Formats: sequence, C-alpha cells, structure tokens
Amino acid sequence: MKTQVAIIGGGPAGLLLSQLLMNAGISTVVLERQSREHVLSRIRAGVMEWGTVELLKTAGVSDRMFKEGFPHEGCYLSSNDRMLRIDFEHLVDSRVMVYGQTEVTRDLYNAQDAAGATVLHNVSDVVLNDLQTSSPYVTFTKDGQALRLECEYIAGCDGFHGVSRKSIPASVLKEYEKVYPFGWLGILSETPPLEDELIYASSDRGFALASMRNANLSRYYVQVPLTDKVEDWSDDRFWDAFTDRLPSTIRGQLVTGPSIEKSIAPLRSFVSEPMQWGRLSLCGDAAHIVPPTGAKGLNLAASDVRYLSQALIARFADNDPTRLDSYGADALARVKLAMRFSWWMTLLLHRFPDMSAFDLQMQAADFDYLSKSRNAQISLAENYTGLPF
Ligand code: FAS
Ligand code: PHB
Repeated sequence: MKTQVAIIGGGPAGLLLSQLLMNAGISTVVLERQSREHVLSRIRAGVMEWGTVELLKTAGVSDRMFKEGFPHEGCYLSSNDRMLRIDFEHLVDSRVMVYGQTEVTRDLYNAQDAAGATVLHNVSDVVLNDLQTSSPYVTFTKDGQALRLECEYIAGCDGFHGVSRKSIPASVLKEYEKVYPFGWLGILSETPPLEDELIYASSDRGFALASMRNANLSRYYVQVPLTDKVEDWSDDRFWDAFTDRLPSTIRGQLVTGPSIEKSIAPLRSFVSEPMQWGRLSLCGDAAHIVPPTGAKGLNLAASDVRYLSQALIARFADNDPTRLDSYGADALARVKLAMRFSWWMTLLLHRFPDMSAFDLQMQAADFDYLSKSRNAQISLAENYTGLPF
C-alpha cells in the first residue's frame, strides 16, 4: 500500500485532517484501532470554539452542525449562590457552538465515506518506521494479515494511549504533566437543559457543570474523588449532589430523569514536545491533554489539524516546506496558551482536598475580581471562545 500521508487514529483529529487533505487532492490512509461503532459510542466534548466551526465549514462537514447545533453568546459561572454571566458577544464579539463531539465525528465519517476515503478499522500492531528518512512507512495487522503502508508523512492522531508519541525516542521527548486529585462524573439525561447556556458551578461541596446536547438531552457533571467508581453513584445520589452545588435561586428549575450514560473521566494537564520528529507530526490528544474545564480538548485537536493541514498542503501544492518545518513550534505555542487557561479555570472552580483557609480566600477573591472587572471577563471570554491563530 502507498499514500502521501498516513494518519494513525480515526477520531476527530485524524478524520478532520484526512478530509482537509483529500479536499486539497492529497492522498491519505487512516488507520483506526477500534470499530467505527466503538469510536461513535464515545460521549466526550460538547463545546466548539468558532475557529473550530469555521475549520469544519472549510472541510465541508458543517451542514448538520449549523442545523442542529446551538450557537451560544455567553456562559454562566457561579460560586455558591453568586451567579455571573460572561457575555462573549459584547465582551469579545465572539461565540461558541454547542454540538457534541460524537456528532462531529459522525459527520466526519460520513464525509470521508462520500470522498471515498480509505479508513481501515480494527487494525492492530501499528508500528511507525524510518521516521527520520524521506520514506517512512507503517506496518500493521488487519484481518490477521501483516501489511505495510509506504508514505511521505505520518500524522499521529491516535490519542493519549496511542503509539505515535511513543515512537519519538525518550531521549528526545519532554513531557509536562499535572494530575488533578479528582475526576468528573458525567451523565446524559433525556431532560430539558437547566439553562439556555452552560453553567460552571463552584460550591463548598465541589464543582458541577450544566451543559447540553439539544433541547431534550442534557449533559451534566459533578467533581468526584479519584477513588470513586461509577457504580458508587446512583442517579439519585448524582441528582442530589448536582443540585446541591447549584445556586439556590435556580435549583427549582432543574428537571431530573434517568441517566442514559454515566462515566467518570480523570482530569490531567499533559503536554509533550516536540510535536514533530522527522516525518512524524502529532495532533490532538496524542500530544496533549487538558482538563475539560475550559472545553479545549477537541478544540486543540482542531487547532493542530488546522496548522498541520495548511503546512502539508503548502508542502505538496507549492513545494514549500517552511510551514511544515515550523508546525511543531506553531501548534505548541497555541496549545500551551489553552493549557494555561484550562488549568486556571480548573483551579478557579474546583475545591482541592488540600486547600488551606487562605487558598479558599484567594479562590473567592478570584471570583470576586472576575465579577467586578470587565477586563478580567474579557480575558476569560477571549480564551474560552478561542484565541487567534
Ligand atoms: P481521540 O482519542 O478522540 O482519537 C484517537 C483515536 O485513535 C481513537 O479512535 C483511538 O481508538 C485511536 N487509536 C489509539 N491508538 C491507536 C493505534 N495504536 N492505532 C490506531 N488507532 C489508534 N474534551 C472536551 O473539550 N470536553 C469534554 O468534556 C471532554 N470529555 C472527555 C472525556 C473523556 C473520557 C476523554 C478520554 C476525553 C474527553 N475530552 C473532552 C477530550 C476529547 O474530546 C479529546 O480532546 C478529543 O477526543 C481529541 O481527539 P483526538 O486527538 O482525535 O483523540
Ligand atoms: C460538555 O458538554 O460535555 C462539556 C461542555 C463544556 C466543558 C466540558 C464538557 O467545559
């Protein structure tokens, strides 16, 4: 087998990159470890920066999103009974789109099918070879057969647990990580959302987030200790904890119901560099992980894909390697700014087990400053809706 760009991973990063490159006449092959059903069964992100919306539009996969997604001009932050709206539109003339990552991935798979893309599922034993040469290749197993894919470039879009980052020698790779002492327990319920916009709720009992997927599908989260298991949390226990973390003024408007999905995700900040080594370039969770507090995970995957797709198109269409040479540095600069914001939002809104009385005072002062300073709100709004590229 031969292609111009081998893409490891058929999640949002890999599929979006493949779609953008194919639209530019560049051949790709996507190698995905799981089945398509498994990939589409994952419930993950829900908020997209407008830059991500525009990239999906450029890729030609935005029709359903504009029909079924919800543009949001603001969001709420609460601290116990205090509630503050961050007005994206009037502060930074921007907005976000609420549309589930599962639906984005479904749209991308449909577009790849329509484009006649080669997306191989249920592959195993993926190994990246000769990355420091001008003719790298990928070996893998599919249906019990050992196969070899010749290519010019490899995009590692295989997430945190993939093989791509680990294909960079440990002597070259630098990793920075912070593991948070709690996770998020998330549920989906077929109930009308609590509010028209998202509510990031901080309280003495811990953090909660009220999000949504559509007018009758809500996505809610509560901060839980790392030791908790999903089976420790009945629906009743979830609703009690969630309600208890909301401002008392809005608790009465909550509509509860049975959960149709329930899972716990650990929180970590992780970034590895370089994001590029020879003919291998990393995108998305393969290179970095952010706590979901800033709604950046999926958006950073799209950010990397924007830089890498433009660099590869310049390389193949104009024989201009300059953007490809600087891809790692360009992408990483924007990743670290989003990493900072996600870390800051996590510290602002969560109760950490080891917080001192002073820490709690400073956390309350942070919220106070935010509620009084338009400049502080502009800073939050510009980061949440997406910094410039
Ligand atoms: P992905 O992990 O989505 O995709 C990588 C793909 O590579 C997977 O399909 C995997 O099967 C495949 N793969 C792995 N190893 C392979 C191999 N060796 N060979 C071939 N294929 C391989 N972000 C938010 O913004 N908000 C959220 O609320 C949120 N919640 C999350 C909850 C969970 C449990 C997780 C894990 C992540 C969450 N994220 C959230 C972040 C998430 O949305 C990611 O940022 C997003 O999926 C990144 O997309 P990719 O980089 O494509 O990685
Ligand atoms: C979600 O809807 O799943 C969601 C929204 C915003 C976040 C995290 C998750 O910050």
